[in-house]
Amino acid sequence: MAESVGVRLLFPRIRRLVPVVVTPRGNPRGFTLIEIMIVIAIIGILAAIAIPNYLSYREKSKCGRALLELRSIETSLLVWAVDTGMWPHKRPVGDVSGNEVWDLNSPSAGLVATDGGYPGWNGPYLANVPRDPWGNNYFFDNDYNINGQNVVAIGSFGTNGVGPNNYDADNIILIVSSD
Ligand SMILES: [Ca+2]
Ligand SMILES: [Ca+2]
Ligand SMILES: [Ca+2]
Repeated sequence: MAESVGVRLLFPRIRRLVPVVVTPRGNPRGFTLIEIMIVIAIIGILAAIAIPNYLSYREKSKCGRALLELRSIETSLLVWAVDTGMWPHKRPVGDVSGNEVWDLNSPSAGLVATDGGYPGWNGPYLANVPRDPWGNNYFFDNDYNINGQNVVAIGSFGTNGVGPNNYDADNIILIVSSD
């Protein structure tokens, strides 16, 4: 009991804040400092395990969503390439000299609307190109660099949102092939 009085004197405010357990004999007994510290330590350990898992789960599910959306964009792109013989940079399929397209919703990109520059256009091929899960545009890049090799790709700048023409590891890329 001496220890309990001591705790009460040293930490009167804590003593008031912690719940009071009434023992079967009817004596109110607060948690000791050690008990509180153990509980806080357990909560800390659980949080340290759960929070990174939750964050990585959230990022993984965002990456999955981006890939699904890119596949749907690719499907429309391939139908459109058959109709027009072109990619969104107004160059014939197979010609890799055109510029990147950073906004696939724009009429000049030809996917949801046309500016008249695509003979054979029979769209729209998509009602709307969504933003990626991080709020940025999906893009078309005719010379996306993967390990020193250029490929025709559509993609998202990924978690860090850094672009354009920044070929970093978190980008989510779908290589588009006309084969
Ligand atoms: Ca380029
Ligand atoms: Ca490029
Ligand atoms: Ca990135």
